[in-house]
Amino acid sequence: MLSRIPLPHGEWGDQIHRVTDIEIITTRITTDTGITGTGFSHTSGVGGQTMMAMLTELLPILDGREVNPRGVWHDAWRYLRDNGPGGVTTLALAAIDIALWDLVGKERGQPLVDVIGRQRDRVQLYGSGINLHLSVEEVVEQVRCWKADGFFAAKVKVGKPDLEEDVERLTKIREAVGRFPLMVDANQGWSYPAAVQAFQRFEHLDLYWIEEPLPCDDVLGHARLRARTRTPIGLGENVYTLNQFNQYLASDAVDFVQADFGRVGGITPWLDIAALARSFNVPMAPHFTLELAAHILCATPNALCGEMTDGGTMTDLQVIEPQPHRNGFLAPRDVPGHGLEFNWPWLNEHAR
Ligand code: SMN
Ligand code: MG
Repeated sequence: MLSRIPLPHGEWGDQIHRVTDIEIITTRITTDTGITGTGFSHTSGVGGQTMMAMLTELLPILDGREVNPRGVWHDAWRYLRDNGPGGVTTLALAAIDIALWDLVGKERGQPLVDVIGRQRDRVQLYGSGINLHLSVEEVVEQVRCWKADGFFAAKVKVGKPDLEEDVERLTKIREAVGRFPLMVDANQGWSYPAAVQAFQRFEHLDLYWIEEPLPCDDVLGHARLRARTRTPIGLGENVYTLNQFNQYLASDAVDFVQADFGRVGGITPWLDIAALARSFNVPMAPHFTLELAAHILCATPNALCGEMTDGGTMTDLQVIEPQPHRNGFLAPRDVPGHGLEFNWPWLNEHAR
């Protein structure tokens, strides 16, 4: 089912997005023994119908299969491959893969974190705002609240037409919160020279990372940029395949890997990407879908944190029964499967 959920706190703005609704694509897979697993994928408002069509194309691959996420994932990926190794193909595949992992947990009577291998009981979170359209006073207030609520760090948007306005905004935030870790997100909006200049102008602010300074497929650009600056780079929310992540890591172009469970194709490829990053000693800080991310991060040795997107968590969107974070941490629910309980009446009400 495709549901279009309006953002509860109004629209989001960054260098490339003006988001008013999140599309949630949900799947339910039932076994012949009567157990149902649920999966999902997401968009920032565009592409949901295309994903639904892609999912219909995948049905023949699923019929009569064992509950075997890895086996199904690779067969389905080969089946779709000529449509592109990442993008709509993997976004659609995620909805199936997540449902299958949910089924594995339910069949074994174990939370997914224990199926994969528990590393910790809860994961730390950072507060994240899609807030370029907000006034500096509003952003300062947001960051102040996250610090007070116990989040370990905060992320804000940059990319004002005048770089000096970004510097002024960040300086005011820095003054308000002191040495609290602060990240910024440029959402692929800068040219190479603009990024070089921004990294230089932000250097004294001691940022934890600068995110997506350049277009998401520009591996060499990020490598060049990283070689001439001191601030770490975070990226990966728009990187789709294991091999693309390998290129970023092997080119020394990324410090924090932010693979998104929907875009990479679900839990199966995400775990491979996390292991790949671990081989480079690089931490995982996945993008968005906080509640699922937190479950998997508790089973990931090189987990850094989950992203609490302000007004955009699955709890905020009422897509699932609330999974409240506490003091800046989130723990997986102690129930079989991934523990996300979808709010079907709400999803039905917003169905397209
Ligand atoms: C983002 C998240 C969700 C929609 C648009 C943009 C963002 C982030 O880049 O990192 O949170
Ligand atoms: Mg981002």
